[in-house]
Formats: sequence, C-alpha cells, structure tokens
Amino acid sequence: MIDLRAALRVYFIMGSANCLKAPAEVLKEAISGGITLFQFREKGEGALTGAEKYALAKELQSICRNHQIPFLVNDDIELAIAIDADGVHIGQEDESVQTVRERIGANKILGVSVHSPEEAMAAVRDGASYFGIGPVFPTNTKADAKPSRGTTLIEELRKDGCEMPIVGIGGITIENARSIIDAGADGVSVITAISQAESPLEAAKALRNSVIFKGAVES
Ligand code: 3NM
Repeated sequence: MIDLRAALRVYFIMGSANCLKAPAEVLKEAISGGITLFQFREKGEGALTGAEKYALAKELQSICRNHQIPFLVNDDIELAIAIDADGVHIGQEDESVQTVRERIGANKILGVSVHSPEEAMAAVRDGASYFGIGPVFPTNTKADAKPSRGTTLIEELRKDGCEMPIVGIGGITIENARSIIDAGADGVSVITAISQAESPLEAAKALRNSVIFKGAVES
C-alpha cells in the first residue's frame, strides 16, 4: 500500500486542454520536478472523448507507472476501471461516494471534493480515501468553481479532530502553497501552476520545495 499522505503532497492534475505542449511531455517534466501524484482530468473546451481520451489516459498512465507515481482519473469511473487506474476523484455532483467505492473496490484511492463539514462526514462514512477542499483561492480553470473560501474549512476540520488526508485545490501557486500546508492540509493540488508554466519541471520543483518542510524526512 502507498503512503497516501505522502503521495498527496505535490499533486498534479491536468488534461490536454490545460497544456501548452504535448501532455506526455508536460507530465514527464512534472515528474522530473518531483510531483508525487497525478490525476488525469480531461475536461474543458476541446477535451478529448472516446478512443482518443482512452489512448491519452493509457499513455499518461504508462509514464506514471514507469516512475511509481499513482495515477487517478477524474470522474470517469468506467475509464478508471477499464485501465485499472490507482483510483478516482469525484465531486459532489457526480455518482455517489458509496456507489463509486463499491464499483472500484476497497483497495483503490477514492478522492472526494467536499465543501462543508457535513459533506466531509458523509464522505468519510461512504468510503472516501481523501478530501479535496477548494477553491482555496480564486481560479479560472474550473468554470463552475464555487467562490473561494481560503483555508477555513481545512482548519475547521482539523480543529474538530478530522484525521482524513486532505489536499487544497484552486488557485494554488508556488508563492501561496505553503499556507495550505500550514492550515493543516497534507498536500496541494494544482493545474495551472505546473501545466501552464514555461518550465513544468522547474515549477514542480519549486512547488515541491515550498510544501516540503526543510529538514523533514521524506517518504
Ligand atoms: N477543482 P488551478 S478548483 C479542478 O474547488 C478544480 O473543487 C476545484 O485549477 C474545486 O490549479 C479546480 O489552475 C481548478 O486553479 C484548479
């Protein structure tokens, strides 16, 4: 079993619509820079569908496998099962957490976006592996993103004793990433900060440096 908290530290999300160059190239650079987990999120204008989406998922999964980086699929449970992905990430508007857990089995990673303590409690009960909490900062990447609420929910959950692995998402940059960890999150998940960088490698490296404690023992 992987150490999920460690895997969530530098969490890169993207699909072809987010990239300035070939997605495989962006992913390879991000891995060289030190990302710890990858989510394939093929959404937005011009996103691939059908056989093309499947082929890109397989290509990116194979790069992740070669570097022991866990590979998650956003929303598309069927695709995740078909390619034996390491897990999935779903929102509140997708299939229920319980149904998805039943479909993917007990050993896969199941990430769930939560926006309130109530949603968090329900997700724990129904079999989530970690929470995505956001948008912590304003973002233009997700068209239907909710208003940003900073790190209040992360702090609130930790104050109430919630021990679930948590990542922050939304508008996270190299400059503000550390504040998400300081609020109690295990990691940061980003699209733009790496995928739109002139050098995804350097961006991933800088992001990693900002979230990993100086002197901490890395696992
Ligand atoms: N989910 P960027 S915000 C995919 O709030 C996604 O649940 C969000 O992209 C949420 O790093 C978001 O470019 C977009 O801001 C994150």
